[in-house]
Amino acid sequence: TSRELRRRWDSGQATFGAWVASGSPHVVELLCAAGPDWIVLDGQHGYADAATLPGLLRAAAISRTPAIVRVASNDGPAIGTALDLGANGVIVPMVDDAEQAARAVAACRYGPAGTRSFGPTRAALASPPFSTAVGDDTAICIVMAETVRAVENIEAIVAVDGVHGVFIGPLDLAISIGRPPTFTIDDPEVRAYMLTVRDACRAAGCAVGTFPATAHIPDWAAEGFEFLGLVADGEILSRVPREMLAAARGA
Ligand code: 3PY
Ligand code: MG
Repeated sequence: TSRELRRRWDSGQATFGAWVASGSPHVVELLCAAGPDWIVLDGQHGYADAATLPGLLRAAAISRTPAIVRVASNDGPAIGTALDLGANGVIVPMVDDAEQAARAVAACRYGPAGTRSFGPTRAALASPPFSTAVGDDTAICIVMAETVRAVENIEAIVAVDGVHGVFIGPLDLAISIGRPPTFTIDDPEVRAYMLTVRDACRAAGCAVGTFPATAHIPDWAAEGFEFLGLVADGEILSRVPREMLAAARGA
């Protein structure tokens, strides 16, 4: 499934995914039943960790939905653990330069090229039979560009062999230039930075993604973004009951 997802990105196809902050396998199972192209289990701003990941990853596996873990930081052992527990790949936040990107890639690969330690606890259950070569070949490494520094260094970042994708964090990117965080991405400067990242990704043959406000998803797909966050558990679970209560109470 990692290979299939990368093949779709390579062909320039837009893919749409769900973002899960809760540590609930039930929520993952429900969201995956809708048929997203991938799911992100968030360990940076959510509850995905070594204790919750096995259940979350099993829930995604029921529908064979590729599951990518956003780790809390560019931490080699944490990246290795997410992959060992069966993640198809990782999203590494706050990657600002090529050296940090190389560190993230190394964490996804075994030696001598990489730094991953061997112990594919759940990853070994997948087919084809697990080996260091299979592990190296199937672990998707996505780095986040979400600061002005990252945008300034983007050509060097995407030139790092093994960076499969760049995910732009619109909230942190806006903050980095002194704007309030918003998924609406209506600030021309933020938008220009995002298109700079997209162009660098395109030139390097690397996928680019972001999480825009729902109404703007078609715009970013038309701009050539290949992985777009479409839905987040927290947003649905807070918005929908609020709307239902307002309707029920005749507000
Ligand atoms: C950001 O916008 O900074 C994010 O990390 C979005 O997920
Ligand atoms: Mg962010």
